[in-house]
Amino acid sequence: MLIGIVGKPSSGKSTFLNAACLTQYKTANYPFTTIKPNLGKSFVRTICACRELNIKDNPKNSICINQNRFIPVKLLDVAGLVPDAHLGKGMGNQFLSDLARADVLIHVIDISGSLDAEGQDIDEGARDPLDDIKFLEDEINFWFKDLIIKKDWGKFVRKIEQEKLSFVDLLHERLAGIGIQKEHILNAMNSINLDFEKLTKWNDDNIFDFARKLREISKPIIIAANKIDKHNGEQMLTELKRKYKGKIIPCSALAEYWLRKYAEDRIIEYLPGDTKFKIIQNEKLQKSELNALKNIEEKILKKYNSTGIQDIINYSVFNVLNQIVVYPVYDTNSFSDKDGNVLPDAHLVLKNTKLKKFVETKIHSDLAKNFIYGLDARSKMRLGEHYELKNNDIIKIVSAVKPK
Ligand SMILES: Nc1nc2c(ncn2[C@@H]2O[C@H](COP(=O)(O)OP(=O)(O)OP(=O)(O)O)[C@@H](O)[C@H]2O)c(=O)[nH]1
Ligand SMILES: [Mg+2]
Repeated sequence: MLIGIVGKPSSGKSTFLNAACLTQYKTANYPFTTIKPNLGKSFVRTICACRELNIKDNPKNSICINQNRFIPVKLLDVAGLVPDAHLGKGMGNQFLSDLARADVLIHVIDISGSLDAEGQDIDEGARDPLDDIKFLEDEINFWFKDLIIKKDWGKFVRKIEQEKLSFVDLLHERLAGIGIQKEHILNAMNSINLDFEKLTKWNDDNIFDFARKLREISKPIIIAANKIDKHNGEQMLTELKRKYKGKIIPCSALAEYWLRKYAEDRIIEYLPGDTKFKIIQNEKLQKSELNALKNIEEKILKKYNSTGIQDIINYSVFNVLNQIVVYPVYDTNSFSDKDGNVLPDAHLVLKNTKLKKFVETKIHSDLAKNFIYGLDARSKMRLGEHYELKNNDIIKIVSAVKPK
């Protein structure tokens, strides 16, 4: 799973990545600080099954802190995007292909409205963040449209009609490079009123509408209203929420970055996504740092309940990508693997995935081939290959032979 971070220059994309992944990529208050994409490992946070079972676990593929399970996800921060990037403006379209593999996009906007369309400083509030939302969506939709059309749309659709070929299969082939699944195409076709029997009759608007729908389904965008710490942040957020009905999550990437940094140095106690922090080494903090922390507490945590960064990652994975957490185990009494590690792995998987498919893709293909049945570790009930996985399932797989 890959989460792409997009937005105009200087909106705070690299700061977001650094905050979410504790990386040290360069950030600066001038446009196009980032040119080559930056990759980082972050985590979704969920309440660990060890809490309900009241057991001590030994995680392997993830981390458990205070009964919170942190499961890794990849984040990619790319160069800033400016209006008309699809026509070659700014850094052009190169970075869009960097995003080809992203499953969901976090659009980092400057909620304080202090940057123009190209990311240059302007007076606070002078830019309407809604304009950023619109232009960025347009750019990504144009990118999709260009990929769908390539240069031979006319020839492409005539061939499909004359030879009665499958539009879904051929479009899927055409778009395979950007991670589009057949299901995405089918969903887009079902949710738009266009005649797929008469592709040769489509005009430019029809193609764009279809591209937009396919983009919405295959690369959904969540708005991260960043720099909420700025003094006009709250008011700008209220105004934006009045005008824009999509999901907006307020955040301060800078605040999260500092909280994680102090926590890493054991100066404060703080876990990503916490609603508060505790200072444990007061003597290591300068007065200005204490003030900054107080500001984070008063103006961000108390007001918004968190810095927003963890919420955005969780929302992307759990709500938008519909992932659930499943724990495979070997021993259904101790909830452990063969070596006695309790709840060793927590896997992210699409809600309602069938048990056998889960085994095949997340555990071992041999185990799937020789699958006999599964066992619900809590109830000890048998589960067939078509059992649809639910969040927090703890499952043992029984197979005919042991995988090598
Ligand atoms: N006040 C405040 N400033 C922030 C926040 N996040 C980022 N910044 C500042 O915004 C400026 C730009 O941040 P970057 O992370 O470099 O922005 P970017 O989107 O990666 O920019 P490009 O790589 O040039 O596209 C830096 O000066 C950051 O310190 C935030 O939450 N609050
Ligand atoms: Mg950057």
